Amino acid sequence: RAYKKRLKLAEYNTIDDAAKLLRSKKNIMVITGAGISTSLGIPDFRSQGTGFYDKVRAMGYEGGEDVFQIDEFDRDPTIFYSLAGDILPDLKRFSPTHAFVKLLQTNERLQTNYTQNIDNLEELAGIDKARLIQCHGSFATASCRKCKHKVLGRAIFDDIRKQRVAKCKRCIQKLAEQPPPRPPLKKRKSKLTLFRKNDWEDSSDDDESAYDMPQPGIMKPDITFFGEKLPNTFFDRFTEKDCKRVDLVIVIGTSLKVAPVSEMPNYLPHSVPHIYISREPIAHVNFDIQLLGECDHIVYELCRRAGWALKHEMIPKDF
Ligand code: CNA
Repeated sequence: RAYKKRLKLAEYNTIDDAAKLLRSKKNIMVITGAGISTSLGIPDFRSQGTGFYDKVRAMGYEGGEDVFQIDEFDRDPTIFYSLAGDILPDLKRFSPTHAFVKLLQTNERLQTNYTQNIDNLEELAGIDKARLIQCHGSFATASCRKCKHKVLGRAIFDDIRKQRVAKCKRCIQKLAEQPPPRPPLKKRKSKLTLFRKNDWEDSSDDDESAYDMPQPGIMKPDITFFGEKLPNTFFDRFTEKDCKRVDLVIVIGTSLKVAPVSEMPNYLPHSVPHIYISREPIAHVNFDIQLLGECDHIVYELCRRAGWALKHEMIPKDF
């Protein structure tokens, strides 16, 4: 049976096979990553030279992933705020690959788009919320780390662009309504410390550092950091619904390095054909067809061969 299965899978090799699958399958799962937005000028993470991680390293930080570690953020949010402007979405346009996913939806073939992207451009492209799982959250909203107050993401975009840590307005308001905390009684200085240099410098009466002033919480975009849980909708939809229904999976513009999304293709039944579209081949996941190059060009060509017109302002008229 295993041999038969392999023979069956060997049926799919070429871009024409992929186009045929597009035409014949009705419940397509599309898994997308940062590569589908690079043509809009938003860098991905891991591309050599142009990726966000290389930039972070060039600025002297050890590893790009540290910027998105939740413990690091809580310890020192300035690192995230000084770098996040680079991946903040433009929000006014989406790529031809986003348009391709939308076309699958229009043609009633899209089962679900699982996106790892946080730029929220799927919404702009018109992908139904009911067919979209934002596996790693998005910049669409932001929440206070202290009181959980949620706001629209754009409320903190200005802070991100100006590399300024965004503080929670609700916390600030609450603190303003509270009576100021009473400073603790001054400690008598021991003879030993009487003549330390700092004692002369810090002798002012209203020194705030003498006691802990309550601080407002820090706002964090609702993107999933390393160390945070993925939304429940991700697991529920994948295991309860999609695993049983999907008849084709197309993975686009992702290095598939981040679990659990990286494990999704292997979790699907072998009978479901797997297509991979990206610049570089990958070896750690088995795909029936790998189409390598610029994803915007590849999806255009796939549609052409499937007999569908993919329209987008970035596709030249005479392409
Ligand atoms: P990644 O690890 O940086 O991989 C991107 C992949 O896409 C690489 O294999 C590239 O070769 C490939 N690629 C880049 N540009 C193109 C292109 N034009 N055509 C075809 N292939 C291309 O990014 P992943 O998405 O795999 O990693 C998951 C992270 C990235 C998620 O947690 C995201 O939140 C995060 N991210 C998202 C964005 C965004 O929302 N636009 C930007 C940067 C990072």
